[in-house]
Amino acid sequence: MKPIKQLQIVSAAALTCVALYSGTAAAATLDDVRERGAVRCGVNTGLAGFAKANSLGEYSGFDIDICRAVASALFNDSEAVEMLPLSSVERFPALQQGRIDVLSRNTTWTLERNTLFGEFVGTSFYDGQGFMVNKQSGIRSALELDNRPICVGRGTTSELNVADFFTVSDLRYVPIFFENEAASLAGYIDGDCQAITTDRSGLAAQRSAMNVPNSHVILPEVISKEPLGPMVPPNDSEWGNVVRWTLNCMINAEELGVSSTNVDNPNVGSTPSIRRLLGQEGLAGQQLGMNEQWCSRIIRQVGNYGEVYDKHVGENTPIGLSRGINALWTEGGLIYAPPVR
Ligand SMILES: N[C@@H](CCC(=O)N[C@@H](CS)C(=O)NCC(=O)O)C(=O)O
Repeated sequence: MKPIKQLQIVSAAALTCVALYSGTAAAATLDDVRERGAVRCGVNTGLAGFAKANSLGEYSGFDIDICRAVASALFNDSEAVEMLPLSSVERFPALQQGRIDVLSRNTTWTLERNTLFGEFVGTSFYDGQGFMVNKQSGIRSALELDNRPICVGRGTTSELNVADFFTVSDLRYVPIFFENEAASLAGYIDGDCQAITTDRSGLAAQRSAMNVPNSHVILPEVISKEPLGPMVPPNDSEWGNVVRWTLNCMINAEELGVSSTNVDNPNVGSTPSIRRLLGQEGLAGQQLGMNEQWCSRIIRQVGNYGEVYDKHVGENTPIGLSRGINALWTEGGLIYAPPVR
């Protein structure tokens, strides 16, 4: 009797393991999202140009549009999104706990995050870390920050890079740590520190929201690589592909000259690449588990990469960022998407 009982226990445990294992392997975010009828996006709590809510609580910005683009591709409705504002510390637990389907929140692609928390589907914005100071301080280079208090937000790559910078530059490092970047900014405004450090796009966004933006200077040094991009939960390549090709659609559309203003022009599909992008040829939609119009919907409702960039953070916005290294590869930048074919 005894051995049989043991065997039964072992088999039950083995079955549970198989069930658990297959549960992980077959994570079906796409099915869940379809059933819910909305994409749940983890976004910044408030960063001008990238993710900012209006008085009605409606979010807009560069990172928000990437999330809306996923909803357009799937539901032909850029409004089919649920935004969950997350601080830098909260973002990865939210992804791990399955509370969001996409993290679209100025998040740097690093090895540690990739191995511990989820997949990065691409780079949507190439950034680097910098410093901002008050113009009146007279500081014009990061090398003048020796022994001066610096405001740093916890839970960010900024926290690690800035320490490296002071070590390598042989400067005395006086960090003032804050639980998140919002608190760090408040500290800088209150004069707790002589400089604030984060991604340079973040500094430009923070400066744009100051009472007198012109009285703050972003110093010229770029002290790190910050490839920012959307993240998805691990072990779900089907869902990863939906988000990855959403971004690639926007980039390819800009490269091919397809925009929200001409996507419905009957003459736009003048080359095979454009016809494949817009679902007039090939099976890209079917291969992704989506409607063949997936990419035309994105471009019609949200726009191509360049349109989204210019609208939210470009030179004619208060953030005022030139394309720089975020220009297309055909224009000397780093923005490059694999082909739809
Ligand atoms: N790209 C960096 C920094 C991201 C980050 O959190 N930046 C700041 C400002 S650019 C921010 O979003 N702060 C808001 C908060 O901490 O809630 C990272 O992934 O760690």
